[in-house]
Formats: sequence, C-alpha cells, structure tokens
Amino acid sequence: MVVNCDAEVQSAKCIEQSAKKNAMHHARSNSEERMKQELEKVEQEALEALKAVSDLAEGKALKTQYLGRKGAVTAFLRKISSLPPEKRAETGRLANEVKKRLEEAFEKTLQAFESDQGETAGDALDVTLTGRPIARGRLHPITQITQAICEIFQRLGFEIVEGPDVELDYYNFEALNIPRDHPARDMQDTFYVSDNIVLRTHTSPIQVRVMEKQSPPVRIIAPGKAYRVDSDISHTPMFHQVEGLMVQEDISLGDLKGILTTFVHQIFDEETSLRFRPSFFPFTEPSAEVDIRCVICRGKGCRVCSHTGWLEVLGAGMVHPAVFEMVGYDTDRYTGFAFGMGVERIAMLKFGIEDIRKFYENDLRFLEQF
Ligand code: 2U9
Repeated sequence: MVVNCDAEVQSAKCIEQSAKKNAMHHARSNSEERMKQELEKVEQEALEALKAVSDLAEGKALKTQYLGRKGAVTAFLRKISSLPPEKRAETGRLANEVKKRLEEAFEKTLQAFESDQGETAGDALDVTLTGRPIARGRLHPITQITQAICEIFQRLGFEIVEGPDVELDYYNFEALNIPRDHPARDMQDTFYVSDNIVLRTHTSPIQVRVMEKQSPPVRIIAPGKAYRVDSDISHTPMFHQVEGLMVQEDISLGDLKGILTTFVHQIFDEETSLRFRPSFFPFTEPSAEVDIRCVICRGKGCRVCSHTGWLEVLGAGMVHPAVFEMVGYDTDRYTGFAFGMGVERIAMLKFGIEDIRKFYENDLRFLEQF
C-alpha cells in the first residue's frame, strides 16, 4: 500500500495511518477468506450429513437445518452484507453456488426416498380386496331397435342411407306429392326453420334424394330422427323412423307383403300374423296400414291393443306415380313400394313400455334395463 507523505513531520502519522490501513486491509482479506472457508465447511458438513440420512423425514429436517429460513446457508448469505462492498459480489456468488449445489443434492436424495415410499405403499396393497365395478355404458334402447330393424333389411339386400334432419320444404313435402294445403304443412304440425326450410317430418326426403341421383334398381332403408309438433303418452316432438323403398321393373304389392311379413316375423316372431288395411298417404297409391296380432295378448284383447287384438305398426304402399315423375323415373317402366314405421312404437311393444316419454328422460334406472 502506498501512502503519499510529503512532509517529514507528517511521516510518523503517515506510517501510523498506513499501518492502520494495511491492518484493516488484512483484517478484511482475512474475514473474506474466513467466510469462504466457513462456506466450504458448511457445504462439506451438509453433504456428509446428507449421506448419513436414512429416511425422508430425516432428510427433510436436515434440509431445513441448512437451507431453511433459519438454516446455516441462509444465515451465511445474510452475513455477506457485513463484507466491504467490493467483496460482497464475489462472496455472494460463491455462496449462491453452494446453495444451488446443496439444493440439488437434497432434491436428489429426497426424491429417492419419496419414490421408495411409493413402492412401499404399493407393496402394502391388499390384492384380495374386491375391485370397484367399472361403470359400463350401453346403447340407448331406441338405437338398439333401430339397429335390429336395419340388420333385418340389410339381410334382405337393402342398403342403409342417411340424410339431413334440417330439410328443404321441397324434399320434405313437394317432391312427396304433399299438396300446399295439406294439414301436415301447417305450423301447428311442422317445425319451420324458415319459409322453405323445415325439420323433416319423416325420413322420406332421404329416399327422394337417392332417387334424384340414382336410377333403378333402388333398394334402400332410411333410418333417422323425425320431428313433429306433437307431445303426449305416445308422441314426442322428436322421434325415430325407419323407412324403406324398393324400385325396379315389376315390383308388386305381393313383394311388399312378402318383405314386411318377413320383417315382422324376424323382429317379433314367426307366430305373429299381419293384416293390411286400406289407407291413404299422398305419396303411395294404393296405401295400407299394417297391423300385427297383439304381441301382448296374442289377439284375445287387452289394454295395449284397445281390446281389438291388433296393433298398428307400419304404413306402406306402392309409390305414387307423381313421386316418380318428380325425380324423373319412367312410370311406364318402373314400379316400387315404400313403407315406414316409428321405432319408438316397435321398441315399446318389444320391451313392454307404456309411455314413450320414458325414452327421453335420461333416467339411468330406466335405461339400464335394456
Ligand atoms: C318415398 C315414397 C314413399 C313411406 C311411407 C308410411 C307409409 C307411413 C308412418 C309410420 C308411422 C310414419 O312414423 S310414422 O308415423 N309411415 O305410414 N311411410 S309409406 O313412403 C314413401 C317414402 C319415400 C320417396
């Protein structure tokens, strides 16, 4: 250290001052050195102690002892403020390095104990306990019956086709020979989306769309949702239909009766007889309503068949020539039959359900039975 002394008289004082400064410098250097040594010692001690730890609790306690709020390393970091400003940064950096190394070492050891503990808990599992039942879903009864119906017709050579629920007035009414003044077109019966767009009131528009694109032979099944403004014990505003259409040369009412008889025998049983009653639909001529012998009382008469012994399950007929003309089919060459059924009605008879609204209450106690 150089001390500037220009006068002799001052030299004693100078020397004294210089000595003081040197001593202070040494003292400071020493204290810095001591702190570094202390730091090293803390680190070594901590690492040694960590090696001797035998469980998680002990490890955690040791971590607090060194790295906690009142721990050795934290205390050390606080002491740095007593160092001369120019030494603080260096010592601080070293202390933080030690802190980081110790944190890593503790983390590694504690994690090892933690995963050991997991394994111990795993070993303690009582494998003789009965398992928790896994909740299993199932197909909605309407979906089950829709599929059963479709499978029967698929085996008879029909193809499944779907179409939009939101339909043009043209496909839902116009192309099906349903006149402008027909009650089905009334706001009271049909859900209108706009002037010429409706929620389809039957799945028949699907068949029109197919015929527009494809020439005969046509043998299709159109399952899906239909919508009508109606709600009581046997009607819901949304319900399901399966309709069918077969068009080719020489299709007769006999073919229709044969196909529907086979269908009824397969969906109910071989003993179930059918009867065809004359009826009227704008899109078929002649038209029929198809009844089956009551599947509940077998014809004796009961509440379900209103003591008639018969249940109405299908509507059907020979496709009206006006419908064929709308899609450009040659009415001299082709004939065809069409039929339709409500899926809910079939499901209610098969499962013995009296109120159609049960299907749409989402009550698992009801749905789980099917
Ligand atoms: C085209 C031509 C004709 C489909 C048919 C019925 C008779 C019928 C009802 C049964 C119960 C509807 O769900 S329900 O209310 N259906 O009575 N449906 S003939 O006739 C068609 C379909 C498409 C191109």
